[in-house]
Amino acid sequence: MSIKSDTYAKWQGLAEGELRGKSPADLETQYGELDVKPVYFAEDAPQSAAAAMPGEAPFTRGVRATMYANRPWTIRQYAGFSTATESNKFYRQALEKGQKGLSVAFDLATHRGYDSDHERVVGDVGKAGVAIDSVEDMKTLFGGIPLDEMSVSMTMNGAVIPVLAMFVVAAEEQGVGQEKLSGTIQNDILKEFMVRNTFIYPPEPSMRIIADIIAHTAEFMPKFNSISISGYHMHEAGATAVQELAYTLADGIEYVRAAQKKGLDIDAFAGRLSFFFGIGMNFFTEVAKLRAARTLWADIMRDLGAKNPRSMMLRTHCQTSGVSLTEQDPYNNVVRTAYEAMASVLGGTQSLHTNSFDEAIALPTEFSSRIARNTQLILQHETRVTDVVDPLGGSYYVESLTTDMVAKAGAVIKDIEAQGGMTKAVQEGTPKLEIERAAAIRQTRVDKGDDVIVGVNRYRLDQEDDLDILDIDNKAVRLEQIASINKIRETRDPAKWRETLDKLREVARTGEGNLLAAAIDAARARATLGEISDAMEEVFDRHKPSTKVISGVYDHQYGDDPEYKAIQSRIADFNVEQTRKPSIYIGKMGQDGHDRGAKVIATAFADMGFEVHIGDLFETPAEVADKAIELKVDSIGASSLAAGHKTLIPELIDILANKGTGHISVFAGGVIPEQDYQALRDAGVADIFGPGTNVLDAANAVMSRIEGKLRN
Ligand code: 3CP
Repeated sequence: MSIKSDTYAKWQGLAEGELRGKSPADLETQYGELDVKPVYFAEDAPQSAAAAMPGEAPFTRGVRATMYANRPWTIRQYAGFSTATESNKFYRQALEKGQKGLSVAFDLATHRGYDSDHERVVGDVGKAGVAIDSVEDMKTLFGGIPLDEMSVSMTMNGAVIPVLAMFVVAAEEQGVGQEKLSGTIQNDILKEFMVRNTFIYPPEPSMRIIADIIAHTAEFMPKFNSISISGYHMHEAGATAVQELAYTLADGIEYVRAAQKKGLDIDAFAGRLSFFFGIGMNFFTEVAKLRAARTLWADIMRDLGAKNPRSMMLRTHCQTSGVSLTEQDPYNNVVRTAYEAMASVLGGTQSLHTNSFDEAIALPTEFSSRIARNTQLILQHETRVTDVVDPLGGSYYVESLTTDMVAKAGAVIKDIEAQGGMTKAVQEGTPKLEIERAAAIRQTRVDKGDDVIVGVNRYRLDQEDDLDILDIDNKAVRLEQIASINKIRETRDPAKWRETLDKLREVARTGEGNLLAAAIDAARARATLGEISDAMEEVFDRHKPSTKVISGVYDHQYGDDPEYKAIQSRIADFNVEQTRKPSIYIGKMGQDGHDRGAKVIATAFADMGFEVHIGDLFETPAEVADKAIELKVDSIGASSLAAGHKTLIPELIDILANKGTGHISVFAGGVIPEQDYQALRDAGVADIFGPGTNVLDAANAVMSRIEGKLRN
């Protein structure tokens, strides 16, 4: 809350003496929706802050009375790559070295419900996570890890039913009943439709899946958190702190309602709802965001009918921000992550993942993972921040930010509710567009140097050092996975397999029974992940997203900036000479749904004057080539953030060449390690735009190429 009182006026008087030519108002700033003053006083903090008690609703100061003084947060590093055997080795080592809980990253084929032998996932298997096709893979993943002792979090949303079913069966075959399992399944589909895009089915059946999982876990898996309602991906997609907070809690309301609609009593399941936020570089805002989240959630749950204080607790996992990491001067990322980790902890998180410094470029290596883990161990053991509960409680600034965020996010939630709730808003696509607008604004601020990023738009190195990165031989992983799928298909009992999948289909069709329970039987009968997923798809269908792009943000932010005007008139000249606009097709190939970069480029290029066509998500190289040829574009921008670039982009260029359309220039953008640049150039890529590329520079490079091609 921004109170301009007599005390503030007195301070302004003092400040004026120090400010030559500037006014104190020039020191005021804005973080998205939040107005921030250069100084705060007692009157800025609410009266109630003085007596607020940790461990008591509304839990502003923390969900536990003793917080870390009694038990520190869980060090839970998100990891997984290649095969189950490799990932298992990695987990066991990490646990030996001080990690306390597991957090499994699955590859994109698994996320989207495809077995590793499916034609659409050739570039994705084992890349950005571990490939899981069957119970056998799941058993290997947790070999030697007692599942009755270790809490396991699994980031899975689309293929949540087969993955959770296989986890239950793997534990069962380890001798651990489901009632003993502790952990968390992400199971948050609304944010997938909004930003992350690893959905499979349309929104309605997807919401049913969530309700079925909540119902099953409430009855049979009392120690398991049924959902991790996630703002992280909104944060990563460019949401402001207020948007992240509001949309996440609004999603939470929908999930509670979906479970209530199934007839469940709120207090029977609410204690096992959990949350997940991203923590970025705006230190105090991030601390306040977690405090505000708890405060708002307690009220929301009371309004929804919760009686048990545990149901009102917002318990959360946090992850330091991936988008705050830079490819340039990457050791700076160690410092960034440490600050973000500190903010998470001062905000009172229950569990934390700290990113590795090389994650802007590739999967972490053993070395970078060690530094990331040690960042948390040092926080826990050396800084003494664990000794005192909510140490920033009572800070005028943090308390004021907290109340301000409660008010601003509360208003957004109220608005969404008044319009019919988050499922409807997501279907209409409004929150997604709002986030994309915020992301585009942020990008212009970075491009213009208004927001400084050390090593990127200021203090840039003349020469970047080489970095060792982890590379996965995706072809070998895929062949290994296919061999084991074939073995399972040969050795399982076909009658049992068919019967359990038929039953699952029936549960899906009739709405009678529980999808997870039926899938557990199918997993026992060795149905694969793709088969379980397909059985439901036959009834539910596969969701086809539509792609909308906002416009005007670049024009608005840049105004009369000379560099911006220069590229606009370059494009206008082209238009006059060629009697058409230069054109680009922005394509996303494979199962990589991270489309923030693609959207920013589409918006910016369109504002500058390009004719922009943005493709659907999840296209194959052949589909992108066909569309680009049909649209007669000059260029294709292939955006890759999930490591499929080495397989998919050369394939696209080959197809274009074979069709006699090699004149279409292909550009690559996204998370692409420098080490791969040469291979891509050799394959025919015109230019590569890594993280931190100035969008105006990219547009100029694309124009030069297009103009060059027309001259030759
Ligand atoms: C905790 N406990 C305490 C105290 N603190 N008891 C007494 N005094 C205390 N001070 C108890 C808790 O009540 C609990 O027991 C137990 O100790 C464990 O504590 P916890 O706080 O529940 O911690 P944890 O088990 O780690 O669970 C944390 C949450 C869980 C609740 C947040 O959902 C979780 O682990 N989430 C992780 C999600 C995750 O890894 N996501 C990765 C996304 P009881 O349970 O008996 O109460 S990675 C995505 C990356 C990007 C992408 O998607 O691509």
